[in-house]
Amino acid sequence: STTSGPAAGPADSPGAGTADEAPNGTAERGCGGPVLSAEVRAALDARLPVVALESTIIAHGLPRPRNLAVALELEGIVRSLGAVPATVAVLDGRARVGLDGAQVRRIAEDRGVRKLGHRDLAPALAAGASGATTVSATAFLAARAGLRVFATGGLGGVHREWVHDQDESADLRLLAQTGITVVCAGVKSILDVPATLQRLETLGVGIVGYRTAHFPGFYLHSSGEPVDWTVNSPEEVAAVMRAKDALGGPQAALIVANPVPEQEQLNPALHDRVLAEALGACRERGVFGQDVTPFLLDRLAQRTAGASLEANLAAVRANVRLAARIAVAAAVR
Ligand code: PSU
Ligand code: MN
Repeated sequence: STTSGPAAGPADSPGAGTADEAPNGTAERGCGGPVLSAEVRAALDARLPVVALESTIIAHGLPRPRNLAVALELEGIVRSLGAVPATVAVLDGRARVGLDGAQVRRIAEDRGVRKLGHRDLAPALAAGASGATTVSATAFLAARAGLRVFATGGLGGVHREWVHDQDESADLRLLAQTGITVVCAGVKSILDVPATLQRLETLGVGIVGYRTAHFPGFYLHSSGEPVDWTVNSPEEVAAVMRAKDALGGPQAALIVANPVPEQEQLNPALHDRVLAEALGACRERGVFGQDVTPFLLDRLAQRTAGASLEANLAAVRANVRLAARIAVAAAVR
């Protein structure tokens, strides 16, 4: 056979994580994999649908105290659709897939919570630090735990000033190497969307538009860019996932690009005007690295009197709903 071997499975070594409630916490150490909550572990063992949720949007993408309510609301949406939510974060040097209420509260309220991309995980674990995980770190930990579906707002990507600063989110490279399905409203509109789409093509990351022939624009229903493939139901997404598993070969993510409903999008003219101003402020103040994205999101929320925040939330809610339905459809066998 040419298809055997440990890399041929559908997910990245499911069950790599350890269970939460081992005596003396022994199972939590030594393995290196993420710690699964008891609920997530039980769901995976029973092959029930589980949806990974990202925590950077909670800690650094949304204003307090609304962020806590949103984090809990998103978990509730997943549950109401018959799936188990697994918010991902690092707490006191432990990578966790599935948080309890007190842990979600810490991510939302504790100002010492850092922003952790994939490359930050090892230093954070070694230092006993706590941090919220970006798309790159969340996708990695979720796949390690055996999860198949992940929801966020908008992915990171190639920034508009790339020729000057080479700022390209680590989300892209990680998604090129991780076989997870990520539901998002495209990439953040603060980015260079065409350049990001080019990078995703080069990296071999699949994209399907959900009931659209256009790539979404995060705060906006459409970025104006076309997508090559359109799917119209969670079952169709699950069929793409199965076909991808059957193909085997190198693992890359599948992006399900789910536009914010047109009636909930940010006014496009307002978006363009305020974004130009925010990009100028970012440049003037010399904001760089991990601070760029939170700075721009916050600036847009301020300068649109919260309208961008509402559009962001509408997108995230819709993505979490769709991710739960996809997880349910993919769990049917
Ligand atoms: N989606 C949102 N809000 C966010 C993010 C996504 O609606 O704040 C976060 C994700 O964690 C994503 C990160 O990985 O922004 C990208 O940050 P950077 O550009 O620094 O890689
Ligand atoms: Mn960056």
